[in-house]
Amino acid sequence: MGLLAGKKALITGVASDRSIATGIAEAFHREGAEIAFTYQNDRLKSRVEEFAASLGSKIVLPLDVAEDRQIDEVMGELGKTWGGLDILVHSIGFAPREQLSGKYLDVLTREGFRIAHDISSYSFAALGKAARPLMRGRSGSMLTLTYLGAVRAVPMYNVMGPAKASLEANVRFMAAQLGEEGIRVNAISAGPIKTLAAAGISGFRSMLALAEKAAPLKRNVTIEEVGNAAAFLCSDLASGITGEILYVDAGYNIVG
Ligand code: 0WD
Repeated sequence: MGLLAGKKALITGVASDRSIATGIAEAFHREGAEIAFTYQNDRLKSRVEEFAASLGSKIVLPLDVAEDRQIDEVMGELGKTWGGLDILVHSIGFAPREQLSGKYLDVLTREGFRIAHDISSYSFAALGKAARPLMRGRSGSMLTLTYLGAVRAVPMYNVMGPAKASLEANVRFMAAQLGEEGIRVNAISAGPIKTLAAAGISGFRSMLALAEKAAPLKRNVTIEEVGNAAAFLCSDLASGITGEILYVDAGYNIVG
């Protein structure tokens, strides 16, 4: 029997076959979870529907996390069809493109800062607030994706650094509050992986090359490896782990 047999999971952030959320969904499916998906906009709808169908999933809902109404509608729909939720995966990050090339203070704007924090950090708390009632009476688990730029001034990561630092603080505050309801909240800090979001960061290729050279394992990580760690963290095997940032980065964060 799989690690996640009998669990109902909502996975956000599938944008392509290279998305980290795609790797997570494949691992969850292999481990026996039933999965619902969301897509950000009509452009992604058919792609996500096709992928969901390949994993035997019928629940595919629109969700732009900038819209509170859509968040409520997603949770309302899951309440109706599933009657509850065991796992929430938040694999969403965004900053306006011009914020991600050039030096931090030279390109930073009030609006760029606001959007990056809203979409990349507040949205996890917003989804957590809305998912909480659905997790009542079940040992729920919430998971988000972060990056080393939260704790180090990684060149070119710019405003996403403060946004990820805020997201990691969210993990701790949410975990502290939700623990008494049996809900665990964690993050995976993934090493650089070539996805659509990553392509927006200028100099991303040199980040990949640097990580490959310096990481103890002498390579980059894959979405399959992040997926496997996510399956573990959201399973009952990780029942004693909450408020944690788990690095899945071939060891890069411990060197240099
Ligand atoms: O190297 C990397 N790829 C790393 C990514 C290293 C460490 C962490 N991460 C994080 C990202 O910051 C993000 O939080 O992992 C998460 C997933 O990122 P990803 O898989 O690298 O990126 P991608 O495949 O592009 O999926 C992110 C998706 C968006 O894709 P696009 O490229 O279309 O912006 O997040 C979604 C969107 O589908 N997204 C939203 N979803 C709902 N509402 C919104 C929104 N407002 N904005 C972006």
